[in-house]
Amino acid sequence: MPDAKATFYRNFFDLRKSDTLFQVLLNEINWRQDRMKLYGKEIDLPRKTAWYGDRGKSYTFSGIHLDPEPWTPSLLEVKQRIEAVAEVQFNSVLLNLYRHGGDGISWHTDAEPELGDNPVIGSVSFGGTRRFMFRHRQNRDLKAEVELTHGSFLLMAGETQHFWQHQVPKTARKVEPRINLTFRVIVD
Ligand SMILES: O=C(O)CCC(=O)C(=O)O
Repeated sequence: MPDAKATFYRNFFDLRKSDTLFQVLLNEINWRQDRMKLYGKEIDLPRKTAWYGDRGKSYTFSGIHLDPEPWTPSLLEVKQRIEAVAEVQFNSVLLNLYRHGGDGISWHTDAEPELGDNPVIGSVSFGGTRRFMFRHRQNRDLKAEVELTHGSFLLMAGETQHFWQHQVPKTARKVEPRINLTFRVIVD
């Protein structure tokens, strides 16, 4: 992918660890159902979300303001594992729970001002496999995609968020529930 720095690690967490982390996160995370405005109408986001992190690291996306919940032991375990590879210290994580194929996230970049100039995003997935698609913002013919599998880790850095949008499309196929964690660095 030109203008991007993205690395994919398929079995970053082994199967047993991934199964455990999926169950623990499903049960212990304080999942919320946020709402967004679409064509002037308020609707549920097509997924559940949660925001955890260091004290004071708040985040706003799609007009939704989130104050962080304190780190849990399992979140800290995942964070420490990926930090060894990413070579940054993450201070927050946005979690998404896709309950079925009707849940997804549409085209966007992770480019909120609180993420700084060249955000490093550490994306970890547990549960059902979903398609993660990229499209170039200037040249719409440039596309890429990767299957985010159980226990995988996708690291995005450099100018990726300037040049590439991403999405997890809804699907009519039967898919297992999936949890995605995007670790972030909120700058002051
Ligand atoms: O679920 C995913 O893999 C992507 C999540 C995402 O794009 C986001 O939270 O900004």
